[in-house]
Amino acid sequence: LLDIRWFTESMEAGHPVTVQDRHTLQVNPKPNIDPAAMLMKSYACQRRTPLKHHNSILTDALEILAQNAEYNDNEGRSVAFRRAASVLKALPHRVKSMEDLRSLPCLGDHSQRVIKALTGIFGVGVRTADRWFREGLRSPDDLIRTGQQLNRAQQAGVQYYNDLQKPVTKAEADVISDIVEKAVHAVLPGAEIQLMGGFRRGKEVGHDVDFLITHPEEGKEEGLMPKITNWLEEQGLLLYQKTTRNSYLEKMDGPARAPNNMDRFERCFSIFKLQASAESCKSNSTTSVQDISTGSETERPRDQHSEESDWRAVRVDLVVSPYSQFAFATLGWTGSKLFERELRRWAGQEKHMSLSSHALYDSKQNLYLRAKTEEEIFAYLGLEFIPPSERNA
Ligand code: DCT
Ligand code: MG
Repeated sequence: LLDIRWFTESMEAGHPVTVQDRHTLQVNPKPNIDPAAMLMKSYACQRRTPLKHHNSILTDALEILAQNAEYNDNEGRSVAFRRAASVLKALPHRVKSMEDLRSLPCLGDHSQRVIKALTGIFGVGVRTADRWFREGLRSPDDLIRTGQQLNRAQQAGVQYYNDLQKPVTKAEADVISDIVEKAVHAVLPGAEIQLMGGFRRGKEVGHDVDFLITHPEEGKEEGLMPKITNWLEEQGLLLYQKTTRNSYLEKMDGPARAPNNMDRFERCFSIFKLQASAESCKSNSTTSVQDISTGSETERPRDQHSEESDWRAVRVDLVVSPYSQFAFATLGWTGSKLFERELRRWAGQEKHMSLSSHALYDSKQNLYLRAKTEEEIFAYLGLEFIPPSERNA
């Protein structure tokens, strides 16, 4: 039988599992101690978390509870569940006596499912989804039927809803990588492009594709994003885009300022129009973007996208970073989200440092620590280097 005490105890002091949670998990405490559990490090950034692990049934359930807590605006509880799931992911063996855990309550509440469907729309947050739910709306179609006021992002979210629900495959991400590379090099030769997010961590599917772009000559990256999006738009490859400017200034954002989870790079939230045939053409790397973009635009207007369509919509995030911040941006944009959060917590609590996707500040020495590689940042933080494939916390 499972001894789950280790996992309650290994959760750091700030986020103990509540009596309620213990009860929810219905685990039978037994006095035998699991040696792997004894070795479990408390911060996610101290341990290796592979993508494929031994406890996904348990962690899926815990992550649903985490999501549930998030919908109820209980961030502390949500993070506690995510941390618990993350610990189980890092465990080198399967947890026994799963039967007890399968019958978890509070997973099937109908309203939660509806809100989940509504928050699943690109551009819609929990609060908006909750308001719509209280107004009696139950699906994306209801929004259109009742003539809800939608902003541009929400319109795109509803219009491409079905596509955006479908996971993006690694093969699709690779095709998009080729397109982005082509676009970036067309407008700024010598720029460097790196696939980020889940795909950099070795995931086979994701909800979007994330890219980080820089140029070895600092300053050349300024104003790059509009050029990229213009180029993509001219090729008919963008269904939606919203660019936010870089607002990071080291002097202004220095240690005195409260840390902000959001970074301030020039960033483009976009929806790409990806030809279905592009994937099968993938092996033929000479396929030009021009080829990919022709056809569908004339055959089928954007707003009549159907299931039989020869293209699909894919969420793509583009981020531009100055070269001097590239290592920090790379570390920040690789994820996972929990891993990032834990890195920042480790930095602050254990090292008196402040880590962001822009910089690492040492509060004891009162100076910024510069780094060219992720390895250097781990070293500053006194952490063993963990490769991207093992940051799936
Ligand atoms: N990130 C961040 N700050 C943000 C947004 C994202 O630090 N404001 C980081 C965390 C993970 C990474 O960027 C990419 O974000 P997502 O695409 O949301 O996560 P993912 O791990 O790539 O997940 P998915 O595979 O579903 O896209
Ligand atoms: Mg992603």
